[in-house]
Amino acid sequence: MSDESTFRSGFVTLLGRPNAGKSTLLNFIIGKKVAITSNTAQTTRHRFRAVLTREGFQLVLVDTPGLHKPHDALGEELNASALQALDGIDAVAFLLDASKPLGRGDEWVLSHVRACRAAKILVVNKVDLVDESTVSAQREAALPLAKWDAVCTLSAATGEGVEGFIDAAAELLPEGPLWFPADMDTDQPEEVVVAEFIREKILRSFRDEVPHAIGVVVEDMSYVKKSNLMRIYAAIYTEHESQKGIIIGKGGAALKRIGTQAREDLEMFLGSRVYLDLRVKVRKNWRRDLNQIRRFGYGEGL
Ligand SMILES: Nc1nc2c(ncn2[C@@H]2O[C@H](COP(=O)(O)OP(=O)(O)OP(=O)(O)O)[C@@H](O)[C@H]2O)c(=O)[nH]1
Ligand SMILES: [Mg+2]
Repeated sequence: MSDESTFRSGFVTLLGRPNAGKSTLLNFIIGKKVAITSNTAQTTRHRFRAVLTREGFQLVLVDTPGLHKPHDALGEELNASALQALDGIDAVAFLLDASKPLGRGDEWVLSHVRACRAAKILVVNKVDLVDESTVSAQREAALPLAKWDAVCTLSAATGEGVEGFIDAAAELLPEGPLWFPADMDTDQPEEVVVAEFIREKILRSFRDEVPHAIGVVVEDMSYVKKSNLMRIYAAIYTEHESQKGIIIGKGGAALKRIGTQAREDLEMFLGSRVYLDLRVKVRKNWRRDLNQIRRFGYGEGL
């Protein structure tokens, strides 16, 4: 068989510290927002797949929660979920933030990268934030820390260098079939994407502990074909009454703003009009309760 007729396909896991830009890169590659992003650490709570199908290859990207030092059962679940995403893959892409010195957190992630049998790609991200010499210093610092099969420098925000990453990842894929339909973009259930989009608006609206203490669940979703309307009923869980008050805001203003922002994203994602009903509830210290974490579906995936 000639090279041209060989179809390549496989799985590439994005791994890195929180905030390295894994989900931003995944969205850019898929060309559609399927993953939530924010500058709050531990934004991603679900491991999931996103699919890029082009002539000659199908690249299945696996987004993972950022690896970090866990402070509670939730953190442990998220780390375990990210590490499970190294099983049976074809390549792991280690994302490094060019704008932050390579630190202990990165070295810990790198120890898992080294232990992984898959091909390895070094991705120095956020090159738009720093000058060229900082990018090459970061690259040089990471080069000896694993046996890299490919090295890419890029900006997941502007897209600079992203095609180079796609080419490098596609080259490392084995010959294989279409694992997923060519028009599929993500394997996340719709309810999960909806809940995550709502959580993203909260992450982006509040500081300190509030974003971390939030869990979002879609309780009901139904489509009214006649008016092309999706009716969504979702619950936002906080750990304490005081956090509930913050989320609702004065006269309900904060909750209303979250709803408006989430609706815009949801209408784009679902391709329909959206009616969104948000309720805020308290579930005391849920981040320490494994059963509750699992009820939210956090950490699970694939
Ligand atoms: N300027 C710039 N910002 C970026 C780039 N990539 C990501 N960001 C920003 O960095 C922050 C973190 O990005 P995410 O994609 O959420 O990071 P993540 O690695 O998925 O984080 P976790 O899900 O918490 O592990 C967001 O505010 C992004 O907009 C980049 O290339 N340049
Ligand atoms: Mg993420």
